[in-house]
Amino acid sequence: MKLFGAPLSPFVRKAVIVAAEKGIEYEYDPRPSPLGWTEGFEEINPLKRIPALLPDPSNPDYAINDSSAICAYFEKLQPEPSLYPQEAEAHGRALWIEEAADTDLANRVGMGVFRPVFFSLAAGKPADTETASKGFEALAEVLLPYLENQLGDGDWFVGDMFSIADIAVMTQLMNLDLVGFGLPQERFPNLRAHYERCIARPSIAPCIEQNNAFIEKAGFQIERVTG
Ligand SMILES: N[C@@H](CCC(=O)N[C@@H](CS)C(=O)NCC(=O)O)C(=O)O
Repeated sequence: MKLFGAPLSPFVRKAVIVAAEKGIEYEYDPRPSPLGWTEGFEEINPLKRIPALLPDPSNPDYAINDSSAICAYFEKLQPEPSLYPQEAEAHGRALWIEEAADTDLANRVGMGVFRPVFFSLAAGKPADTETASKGFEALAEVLLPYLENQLGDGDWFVGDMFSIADIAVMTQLMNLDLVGFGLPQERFPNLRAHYERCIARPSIAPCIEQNNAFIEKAGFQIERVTG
């Protein structure tokens, strides 16, 4: 089995964390990225998005693409520990939070905050902190308060179980943190505590180390703006 996609992609990270939680092993090709696709990548994923997964690397026609599809596949492949609630309503809630994280949260974090900083630095320009700050405020007005309330004072988004909902949200929030926009404790205490609870997990800590090492190696100076 081979997983494709740059480690700073929150969607790749989602698949990596689910695999780590379940002890699933795979080969990893970190090269395909929106900053540069590897030759022939579109034969694996015609949508040209990461992550992509080949259950059998010798058969590039038979891919499973999209983080949600890959994570659901991993759940069937290795059911324990389960990352999807069994009970119907809880299952639906977990999928809803995953969907909100993968769509609106991803778009606002990625386009609004991460790219103005990271893609500017990658292009050899100064970080566009002004655009990123506006992006962060837009996020902090509606979506982060919604997630803060949904979490309430619980440890996890759905019941008392660490699930795909927690992974989907935290993998996006990690890209805020990486470009200097941590969650302000006074505005989002529940989400901040949730984020810290997540990153302390053995399945997640290595991702953070790898991502920080990547940024350090690139020599990017990232200013801490919030949190
Ligand atoms: N719904 C997809 C979204 C994947 C996605 O958008 N990945 C980004 C990287 S973070 C990408 O490949 N973007 C392609 C581009 O910007 O050209 C998933 O869950 O895997």
